[in-house]
Amino acid sequence: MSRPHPTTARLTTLSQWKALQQHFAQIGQKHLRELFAADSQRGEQLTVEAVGLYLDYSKQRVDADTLRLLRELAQACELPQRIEAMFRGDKINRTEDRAVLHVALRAPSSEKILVDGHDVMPDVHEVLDRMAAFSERVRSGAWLGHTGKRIRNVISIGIGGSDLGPVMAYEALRDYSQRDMTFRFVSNVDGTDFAEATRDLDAAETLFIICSKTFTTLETLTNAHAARAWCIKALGDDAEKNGAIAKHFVAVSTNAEGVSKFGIDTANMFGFWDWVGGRYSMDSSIGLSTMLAIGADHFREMLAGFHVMDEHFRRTPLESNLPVLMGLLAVWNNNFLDAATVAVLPYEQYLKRFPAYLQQLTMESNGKHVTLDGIHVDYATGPIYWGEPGTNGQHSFYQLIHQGTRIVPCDFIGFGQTLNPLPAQNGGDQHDLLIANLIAQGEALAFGKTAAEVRAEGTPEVLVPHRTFEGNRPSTTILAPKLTPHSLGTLIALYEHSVFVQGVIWDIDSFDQWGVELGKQLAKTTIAELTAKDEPELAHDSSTNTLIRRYRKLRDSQKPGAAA
Ligand code: G6Q
Repeated sequence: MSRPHPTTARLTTLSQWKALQQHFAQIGQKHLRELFAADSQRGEQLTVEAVGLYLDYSKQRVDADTLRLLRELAQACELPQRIEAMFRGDKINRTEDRAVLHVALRAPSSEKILVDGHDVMPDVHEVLDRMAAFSERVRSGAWLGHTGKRIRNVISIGIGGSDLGPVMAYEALRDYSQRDMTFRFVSNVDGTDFAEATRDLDAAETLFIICSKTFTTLETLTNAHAARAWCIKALGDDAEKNGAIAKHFVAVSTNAEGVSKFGIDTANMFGFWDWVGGRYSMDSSIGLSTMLAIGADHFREMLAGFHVMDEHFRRTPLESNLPVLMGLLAVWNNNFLDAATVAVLPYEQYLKRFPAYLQQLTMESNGKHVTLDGIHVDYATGPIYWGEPGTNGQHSFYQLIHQGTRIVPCDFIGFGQTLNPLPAQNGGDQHDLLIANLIAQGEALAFGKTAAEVRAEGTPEVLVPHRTFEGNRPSTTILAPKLTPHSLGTLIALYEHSVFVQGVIWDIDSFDQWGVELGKQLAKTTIAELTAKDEPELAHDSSTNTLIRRYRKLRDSQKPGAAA
């Protein structure tokens, strides 16, 4: 449907937006202490439980009116229609003219999902079945390396969306992984990444998965070449001709031609499709390392976890729809409370890479400055996401969250059961200590400690301002029974769809990433200038020119014959 080309962004002109501004003028003045005091049921009412997740948003600076007004805004932005358009396979990634169908990657084979009239579900399940058969062969030791040894090490080479999901999922599901195998991930073009990942491994026992949707990415192809050279060095100069490389390399890509040009047999290639965005691809064959680690059954459980959240998102009314709620609260904090960042704080060591994964998901998706129609926005879009697993962050940056001058909304994530019970000195389990901290942090952030309370403890007057906590710092708490492949899938899909909701409100394309292009382009020129034998003519700004000269000098100062 074509719409007339506007000249100003529409969002802030909507009456629903203005109603929220007026509402903020009142509720923005209220402290969470007042909101809780006014409603003794708040901590039970401002919660939603669905698909195995319990979400408590009562410590957000909202009331029932805020939520109603946010939902009205969502309706004005046609959120329900946009959700349906995504699931239907419409080309909602407008700037790349693509459908956005990561939801198809985890849908059952009984569903029919059409892209340009073609049902993609048989393709999805054909690849999943091939991945499962391959994983089984490697995990059972049936797939042997060139010298007849079984594969003990898997190194996944990829970057961005072809790396962050698999790394996060491997770490998150380590407890479910085949422990006699080693899994490593190489992404950075810094040779140290590759060198450290391979230094103690035997090439005869190592399988490389080269993950690249386009199979043109500089970092990945550079590391793939390094991997091939490393194998040839160990397996012999004729490793390519005698088929050795074929036993140690598989590819995951949409580009069969590129894969075959690199020298990987396309029989050992696992495909996916242009309707899967890089940062939404961990459920596709990009997740092959995850399947090798945890096995096909666990991988399918993870997909089922994603799928229950997809169904919930698609079919649940806005008021009890978890991703809608999360997304609208994020808009509220970003655009009305003016919070520029969000801290994601998993109280679960296995989720240590979850914040890094979310950084790409959220910031590459919603770090946009123009609307779908190319109009410069006059409101803030995607906030900065960051975080660390609890309790480590408490001993570093939480100071700023509690007493700094900026509002940092926090997402606390915790589980009822630990995968590693460990008795603590106090008779309980270390897990109780962990979760006590999660709960206490949310309480401290919301309610703080008044000067009167500090004084009542006998604190010297001079220290009272330092020991006072203003409170009123918003947070959401997400609890699930246990970290499993299923609950991990549900949690990730919650964030994926929340990102989509935010993008719909901000009227941006959450599925393109043009912002990564300029630096890549300029690097091509710079590489030539750094590697030219003689110092080239430089036509950049004076800073860039000087940095190029300085780097060449620093690098070459160690070369034989360089001036002392
Ligand atoms: C993600 C981005 C980006 C991409 C990498 C790797 O949404 O598109 O992070 O995943 O640039 O791209 P390839 O998989 O094509 O190597």
